[in-house]
Amino acid sequence: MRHPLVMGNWKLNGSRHMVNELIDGLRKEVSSVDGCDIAIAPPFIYLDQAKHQASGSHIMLGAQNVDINLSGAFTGETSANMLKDIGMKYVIIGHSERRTYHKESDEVIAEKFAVVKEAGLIPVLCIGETEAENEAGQTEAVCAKQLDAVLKTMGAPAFGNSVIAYEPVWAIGTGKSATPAQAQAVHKFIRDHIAKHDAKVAAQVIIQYGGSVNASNAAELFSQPDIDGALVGGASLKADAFAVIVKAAA
Ligand code: G2H
Repeated sequence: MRHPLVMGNWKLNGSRHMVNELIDGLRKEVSSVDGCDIAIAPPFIYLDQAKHQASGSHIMLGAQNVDINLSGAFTGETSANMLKDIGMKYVIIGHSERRTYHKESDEVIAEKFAVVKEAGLIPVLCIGETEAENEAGQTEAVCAKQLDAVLKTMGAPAFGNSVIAYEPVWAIGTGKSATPAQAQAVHKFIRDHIAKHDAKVAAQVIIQYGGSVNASNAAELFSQPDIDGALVGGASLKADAFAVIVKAAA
């Protein structure tokens, strides 16, 4: 039985005040939830503060990115070991905004997956097709290629105790979510693709949906058999909306 994960990706949003307010609000809203893992990923600079603010609750913390290097002359970067050191549990990697704006390749993302696993953290690997790829019928091929970059270097066991977030790029921040049936079809494809390598790992891996998830569409998405929670952007910036999504998954 898979335990869903609802994770808030704050992206480039937040302040010291917002960290305290939002986490306090969330703590109250989700204190009795136990059927769903809950995590938030504020910007790096607020992670330590957020960790303290969430202390004693079951809200876990994650980072939005990581460097492939562990130490040395890499100005501006943050290592997986540093994230582990301050109590992070998850690291989002391969988000489409990093693939697009920071030109991250499948190969670099596979290296990030490896350093995250090596540090004992849980990678949340984002995959998904653009609108043009979707319209060209390439959704499965794109997802397979993005998964294969990790499968090729680390093998299917790497997906044990890992998370995949299927985020169709055309649904991100657009208010235009995939329908539950559309998302379920791709989630099943992803699970079947991993099952070709390792059926047991495929049955266990958490596959979140991401892309304009909100308080109104979450429950129907989560009713699908292969959708194990969500990676939530905009709707994670309000405690009440995020709590409705968490409760829908629990
Ligand atoms: C997709 C998602 C969070 P939003 O990027 O990863 O953002 O829910 O705002 O579409």
